[in-house]
Amino acid sequence: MPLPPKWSLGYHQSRYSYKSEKEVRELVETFKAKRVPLDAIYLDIHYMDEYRVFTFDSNRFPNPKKLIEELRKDGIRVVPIVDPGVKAGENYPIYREETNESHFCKYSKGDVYHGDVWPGRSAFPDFTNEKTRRWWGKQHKFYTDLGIEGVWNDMNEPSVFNETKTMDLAVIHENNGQPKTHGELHNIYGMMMGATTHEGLKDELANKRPFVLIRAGYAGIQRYATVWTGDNRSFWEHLQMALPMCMNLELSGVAFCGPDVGGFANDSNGELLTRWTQVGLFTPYFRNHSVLNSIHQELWSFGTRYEEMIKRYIEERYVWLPYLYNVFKEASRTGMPVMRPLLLEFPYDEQTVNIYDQFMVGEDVLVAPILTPSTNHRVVYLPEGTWIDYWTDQKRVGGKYHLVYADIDTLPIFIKEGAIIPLTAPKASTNEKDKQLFIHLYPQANESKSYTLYEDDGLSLNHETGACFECDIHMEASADQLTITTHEKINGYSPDWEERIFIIHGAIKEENIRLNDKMQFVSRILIKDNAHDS
Ligand code: NBV
Repeated sequence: MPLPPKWSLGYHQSRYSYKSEKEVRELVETFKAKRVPLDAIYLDIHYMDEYRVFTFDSNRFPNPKKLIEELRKDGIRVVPIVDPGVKAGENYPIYREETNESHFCKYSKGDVYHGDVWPGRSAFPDFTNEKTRRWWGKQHKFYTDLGIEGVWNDMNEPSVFNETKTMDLAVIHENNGQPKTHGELHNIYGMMMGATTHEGLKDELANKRPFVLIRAGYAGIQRYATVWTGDNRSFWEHLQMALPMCMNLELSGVAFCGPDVGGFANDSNGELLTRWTQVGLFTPYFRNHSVLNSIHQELWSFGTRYEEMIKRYIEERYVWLPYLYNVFKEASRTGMPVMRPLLLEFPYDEQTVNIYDQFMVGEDVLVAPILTPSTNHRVVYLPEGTWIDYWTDQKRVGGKYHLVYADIDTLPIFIKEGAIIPLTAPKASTNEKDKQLFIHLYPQANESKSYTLYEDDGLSLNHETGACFECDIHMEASADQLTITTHEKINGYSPDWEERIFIIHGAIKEENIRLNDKMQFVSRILIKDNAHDS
């Protein structure tokens, strides 16, 4: 997958639907007043004029450009939904037959296939055709001219309101001169829509990275879009299922995926949303979304006690972004998952084969969330090695099961001894610069570790031609000495950090630390020695 824009890794808020400019502005004001970080707001189907894609309803959204520009100044982006169904009717330019008929899916006799979706009777673009992909892609100028950089593709299986729930299998796709039936090409239809949206946005956005969120795909979809797991429900069982669903997607190449946090259908509640947001901190994609007529699911919906805890975990997402971005960089270069089943990191440990309620983020962080109500303990399997509790620095011996206490405000996170973990301070959105970078070192006696810290502008495609910052960090520990070596490489991009603080977790005296920092990368060293073993 391409490296995504950094803003797409922030916290996103959605709802079916925020129906008017007024509602969107109130939502943003509440986020700002409560100082909750936010990077994107989604516009579900009600923003459109009678569900016509590439339009805004002028009563409910009188000035989308101004709205989008103003939100952007607050670091918040707007992501509108775009479905494949094009409302039939001659007064709608996207549909108008004399010009666009050639782009829609047809029966063998040449008549356009129509199916019912949100706008009523609709035609469907034939994304198997290069010329149609170019045509549909170009339509995205409508959004990019308004300042939009991301689009949400839904219903792209394609989903149709009929008995079979999809397009007539007898429909013929032109497929660039090699016609095939929908029966044959159904499984790639959704992915080709994603490819079209991605390419269309990329062309219009000049040098900016596009973002596409998608529901239907096929092997390879990660090249074009981020996949969310569709219409789950606000059930504990669906929170539990989200972990194996995402890990399976990850193993299938889709490194940027995530569930609707809080659950889409049915009513959520404070405890479920808290536990789900804790998981969301580490799912590659992090969006709270809920269905029409369900109880509102924004973090303040269930009282201040839950609100405060949920806010802390949204803030924590921003704390972890430097580490996460580095894991995303690895995923974009090699295809390695961001959210990994334990078996991927510990393939020779038989205990890990069946674990689906814990996961790794990159190679050094193990997460074991609480996934059941009224629960404040759980069993956690820690593979071989020593593991350090992220919150308390308590050390635990691996190769066995532990009973871990985790009250409602705690997500159990364990760091593998020997790790180097770059973190930052919480902020309002990814738009804000990181002033401080905290590089946490967890030295392991008589072992060494190398880590390459990667950073780029997070927005442009300049990194594709090498514009980035890299710093090799090497730590070597003996029983009572620690040697740290840094080696910086600035290739056309230098990061904003004013301070780079090394935090050493462990019982080591300052005079026993040797720093070999030729470029003065490190501004300060702190020792955090409150470790107790168990
Ligand atoms: O566009 C409405 C919904 C959307 O909110 C949801 O995320 C999609 O998965 N969409 C499905 C259409 C049908 C919802 C019942």
